[in-house]
Amino acid sequence: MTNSSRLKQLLSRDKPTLISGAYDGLTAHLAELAGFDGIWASGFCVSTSKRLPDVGLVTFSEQLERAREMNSSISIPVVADVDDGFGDAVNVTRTVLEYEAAGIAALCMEDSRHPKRCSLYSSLDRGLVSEKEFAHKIRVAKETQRTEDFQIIARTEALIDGRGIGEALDRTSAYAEAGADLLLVHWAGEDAEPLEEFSARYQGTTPLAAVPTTYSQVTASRLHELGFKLVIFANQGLRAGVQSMKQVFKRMVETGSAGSVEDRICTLSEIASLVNLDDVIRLESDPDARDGKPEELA
Ligand code: SPV
Ligand code: MG
Repeated sequence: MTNSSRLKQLLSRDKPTLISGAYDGLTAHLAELAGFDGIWASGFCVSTSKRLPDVGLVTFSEQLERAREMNSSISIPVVADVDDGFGDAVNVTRTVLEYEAAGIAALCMEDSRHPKRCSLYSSLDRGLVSEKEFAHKIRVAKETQRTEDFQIIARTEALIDGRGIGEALDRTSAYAEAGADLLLVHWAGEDAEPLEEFSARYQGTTPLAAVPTTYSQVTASRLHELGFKLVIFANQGLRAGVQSMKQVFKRMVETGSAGSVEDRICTLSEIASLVNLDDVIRLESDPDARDGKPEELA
């Protein structure tokens, strides 16, 4: 079964599909071990891990490489955040082909103007492409994909850009008509109320997706009741890592002793298990692996 078929199957259940933001093979695997259904290859997290702001500075190949690394480190499906698709409809064709060929289950593309500005940076000057232009990009993405179950998530930034629920409804309806498999209605306020209102007025049948980062008090089951079948916990893992590393680094600088943080860090045997060291040991102990002497050069 392909990753995209697996994701499709997860989304057909009568419960929310929970995916976690990650930015490399290790973080993706930690989320998998915790029991998430899938991974969100987050542009925000990848950018931050390079110590760059999420404003379109990380290139297409860098993002693809990270998504590939995550995908090959885990067995749950990866949904890749591809920002604005890395350009116009022409760029979108290559984005779809390369991510699909890399075994990614789904892409999420947003109606931001290129180069995008992260939705969580409220003070930046952002803009959206027209509904017509973005619907065209979605149509092109759907026409480009080669496998049946590969999914395209159309994300609208209408609420982020202060354009109101009416425009979010119009845009999502146009994107659904263009063939989007899911609709992500992004929102970055503290209260989930606009999504409650969106859901009450939404007449479509295309399933919805949400990213409850700032309105974090809402539960995944409440979002599911509102029609949000895919719930993305986009960056909490990254933020947990930052918090924990800051504390541990500071303590070691203060005490001059690595011993002072032993109770706050995982063991080395846990690290060995995360990278499947046992497999290497087993291969090395195979009597056929080496005959004891390096071969003589002729
Ligand atoms: C990401 O995680 O990169 C996202 C979600 O796109 S947000 O940062 O809220 O825009
Ligand atoms: Mg993003």
